[in-house]
Amino acid sequence: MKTCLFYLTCIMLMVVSALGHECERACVKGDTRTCMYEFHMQEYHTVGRACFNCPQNISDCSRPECIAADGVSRPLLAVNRQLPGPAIQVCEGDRVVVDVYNWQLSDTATIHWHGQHMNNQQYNDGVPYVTQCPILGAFRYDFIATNPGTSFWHSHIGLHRSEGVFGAFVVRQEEDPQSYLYDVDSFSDALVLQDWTHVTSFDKYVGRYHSTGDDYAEGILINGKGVNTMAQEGGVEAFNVPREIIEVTPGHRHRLRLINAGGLNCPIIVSIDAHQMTVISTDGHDIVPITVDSLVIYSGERFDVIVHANEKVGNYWIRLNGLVDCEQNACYQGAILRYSTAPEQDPEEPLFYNPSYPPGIVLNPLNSVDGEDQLIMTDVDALESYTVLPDVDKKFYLAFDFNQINNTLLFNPELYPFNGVDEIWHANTPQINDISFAFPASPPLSQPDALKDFICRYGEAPPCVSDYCTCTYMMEVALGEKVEMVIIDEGNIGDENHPFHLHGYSFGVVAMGKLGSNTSLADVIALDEAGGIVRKLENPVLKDTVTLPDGGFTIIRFTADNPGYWFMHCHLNFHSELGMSAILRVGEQSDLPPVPEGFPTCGYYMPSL
Ligand SMILES: *[C@@H]1O[C@H](CO)[C@@H](O)[C@H](O)[C@H]1NC(C)=O
Ligand SMILES: *[C@@H]1O[C@H](CO)[C@@H](O)[C@H](O)[C@H]1NC(C)=O
Ligand SMILES: *[C@@H]1O[C@H](CO)[C@@H](O)[C@H](O)[C@H]1NC(C)=O
Ligand SMILES: [Cu+2]
Repeated sequence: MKTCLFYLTCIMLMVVSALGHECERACVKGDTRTCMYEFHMQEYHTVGRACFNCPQNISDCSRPECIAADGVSRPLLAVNRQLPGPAIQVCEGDRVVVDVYNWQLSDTATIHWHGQHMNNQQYNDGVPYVTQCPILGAFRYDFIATNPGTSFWHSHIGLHRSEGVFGAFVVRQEEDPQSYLYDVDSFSDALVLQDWTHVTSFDKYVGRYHSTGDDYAEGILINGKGVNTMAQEGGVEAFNVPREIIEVTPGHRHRLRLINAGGLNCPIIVSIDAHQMTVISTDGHDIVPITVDSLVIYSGERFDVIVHANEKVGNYWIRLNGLVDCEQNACYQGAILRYSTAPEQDPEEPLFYNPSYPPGIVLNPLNSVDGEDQLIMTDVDALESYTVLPDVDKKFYLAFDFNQINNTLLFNPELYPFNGVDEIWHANTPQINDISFAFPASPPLSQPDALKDFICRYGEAPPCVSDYCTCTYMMEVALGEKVEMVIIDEGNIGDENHPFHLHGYSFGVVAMGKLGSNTSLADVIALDEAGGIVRKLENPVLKDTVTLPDGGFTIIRFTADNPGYWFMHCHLNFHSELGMSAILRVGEQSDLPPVPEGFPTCGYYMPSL
């Protein structure tokens, strides 16, 4: 019955979205397709020529190729002149072919398919200098969508994700074990959330690290839309630009797919007025459903929720409130949950910034592990029951933190060392185990014989210049080994957190804890050895992105059954680009598929004199 309803809905939607991609369809057995896309990457501008009289004429803001964003005019980088870029919505097993054309004036690109594990198709993972060379002209990604659920794609170079190069990537299944819980799974219900700034991320980054600027967000967008919430404070006129509207059918249960594609540290509290959300999946993995009043989504994470449109017909706010670096400018946003028979108007409830959790249960709270009415990732159960074996073959301890050092990318120890400049010029260096990751000159995956000078392995002493240590930091495991990572956020500076992301895998989240406002590896190891850390070995949730609480730890486990060079990093753009990253090498070159013929190469050209 329910399945029938779902298909009917899909058929209806297919008719409605006649202009949608031919691969947007209900998934049926035996119908596997090749889904072709073209991505044109270009420097672009919000509220540009394509917008005609937007925002004076609000319907002009919805014209094709018009990116209104929050009405603030600024440059950005766009794929096909859209923000977010085109959504890819396919069925499990489809072949996805994306031709990426780099039309930028002077920059490169790569596209990473966050959530797809690329087992046996490693050359498509899209990490520059790790799995491929940066794209100069054009590059064809060609892979099978093997991981069902809600994912997204984004450029993995520099600050491109913050600049707008991302989009939804949804893989549906013929039979979804949770389909009995919802009636509608619409192609338009992928909600891509992002923090946003009113200057380019290049300005933000250079201002933060080479001048006295900050790295605070200036707004939140949902599917590229929202209003300028800083306008009142700044005394400027807030332009009337369209908000995102999610239409629901009275009585129906709708599946919404939340994605945080943000670049800054802006964990977002999501809640819907008068409606609870039943969370059924995270990062593409089904969980035992839990009904909550709000949830926090960190950069790189996804949550699929069901909203039951069983309240009074009307308009309700979908509220987004930003934390950490979204607090200084009180970043929030509202989208509208509109019952299909309701009048086309804004909800009547006031909309304002509120960084505290709404009453009731909150899932995935920030830097809190045992609060009342708070559920953390280790309180969540995987839907399919399984057990993590009690012992592991390899164990890594990874300490994430900011360090006050003479990072030579930012300071010159002889001319203006860290301790030789006024505090306003200080910039802390995000590191893992006191090491700043540096990209190799050529991708080890496709050019295994290239220069390996910069590699330093876990456990070996890294090369350092005084207090600054930098290298291509690599952890190595044999194919099939059972791995545990004890990842901590020492939290010595500030009250932040880091969303940790691992490519090529999903991991079981077996423990999460907080020792105080700061901690150290030694403290966590001592606590563990004293039996103070209990691991959840029954049905831990599977994820590919997870928060590290400030002054605390997250412990993950997985079986290293996917050979390759897998990037693992903080998912915050500035942190990752400044070196809060590493590579997990699994297996040997002989475990990998051969390098595709004609695969582009790159590297240093340094002939001897
Ligand atoms: C506003 O723009 C729409 C098309 O985007 C157009 O049809 C309409 O005439 C415009 N209204 C005014 C008052 O110019
Ligand atoms: C940086 O370099 C200066 C000059 O060599 C040195 O005095 C200082 O201790 C170093 N570290 C910091 C954090 O400034
Ligand atoms: C936490 O920070 C305080 C103050 O900076 C310091 O004294 C203490 O040693 C730190 N604790 C740990 C466990 O690092
Ligand atoms: Cu970080």
